[in-house]
Amino acid sequence: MAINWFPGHMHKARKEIAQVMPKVDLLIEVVDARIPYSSANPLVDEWRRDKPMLKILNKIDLADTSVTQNWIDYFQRDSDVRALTLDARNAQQCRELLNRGRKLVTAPRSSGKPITAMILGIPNVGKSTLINGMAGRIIAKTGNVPAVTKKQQRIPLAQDFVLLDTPGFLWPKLWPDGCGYRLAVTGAIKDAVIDYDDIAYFAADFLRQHYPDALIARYRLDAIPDDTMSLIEAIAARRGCIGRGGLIRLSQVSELLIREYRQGKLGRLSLETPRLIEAELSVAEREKAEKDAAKQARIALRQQNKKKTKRR
Ligand SMILES: Nc1nc2c(ncn2[C@@H]2O[C@H](COP(=O)(O)OP(=O)(O)O)[C@@H](O)[C@H]2O)c(=O)[nH]1
Ligand SMILES: [Mg+2]
Repeated sequence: MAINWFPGHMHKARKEIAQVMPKVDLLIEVVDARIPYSSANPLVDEWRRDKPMLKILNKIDLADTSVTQNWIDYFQRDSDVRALTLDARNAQQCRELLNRGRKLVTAPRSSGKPITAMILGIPNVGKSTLINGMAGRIIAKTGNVPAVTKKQQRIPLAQDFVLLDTPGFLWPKLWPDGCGYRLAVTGAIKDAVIDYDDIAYFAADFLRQHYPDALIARYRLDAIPDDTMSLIEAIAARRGCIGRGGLIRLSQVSELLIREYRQGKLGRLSLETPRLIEAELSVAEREKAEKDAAKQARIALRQQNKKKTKRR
């Protein structure tokens, strides 16, 4: 899936974060609880090494409770990571994270020096909402603010606690391919660059296999269709997304499905599990290894041919 991720901003953010990292005592990574893997930044582990981290699975009100528990267990296999769920619109819950953070930071600091925490997360994941909740006042603008590079901010949250807001723009995982789709379905990717028909098909296919009952209930279907296109047609018929001659209006039904998923109208539905990600990774790694091997073989062949021509 082709997505424009503003590489200029990416490089700048990457450099700035690496520079301040030595001063950071605690990382607070905010991910979308519906896609905790896809919405994470691929460089966080490289930056973090063994610094303590609070991994915040936000928008918990939209995610599947049992899948979320699987993710918490998965992340907490690393003893420096504490994974927690959050609805960042609840300021009290946000404020409580300060204590969770204090408990995690065990490395000695010079007396009187506040804990420096850095908050990381892709656009629209709920960072500003969380910052405002932790601070107990409006500091950061929330909602659909475009992802532009801003100066790194230092926000005092308590006498012993300072928060660094990430400079610029953080990107999510875009490999394997499913990650890009899931990010688009949740609304993490600007609508202007996505193809609704394409991502709605992806969503319908996933939901048909993993949450058929939610689809049956929401769209009053008699049964779950065997193939995804029939499902989309059935939803279109239920919702009057039908044009002249009885043809379905594909873009209308696609937008409807995506909108209703994002609003939680189909229920609390997660889009990935640790198992699914592991399976996708192993397929993608095998494909990559095959491609690399084929390339090596071509290079070797070319060198042999060169040698032969020289000898002649
Ligand atoms: N349903 C739900 N929406 C949330 C939650 N946290 C944030 N939001 C919404 O997500 C949108 C983006 O939040 P914002 O804080 O601006 O994200 P940022 O780009 O990471 O700073 C806003 O409309 C928030 O109200 C949450 O826990 N649940
Ligand atoms: Mg923000």
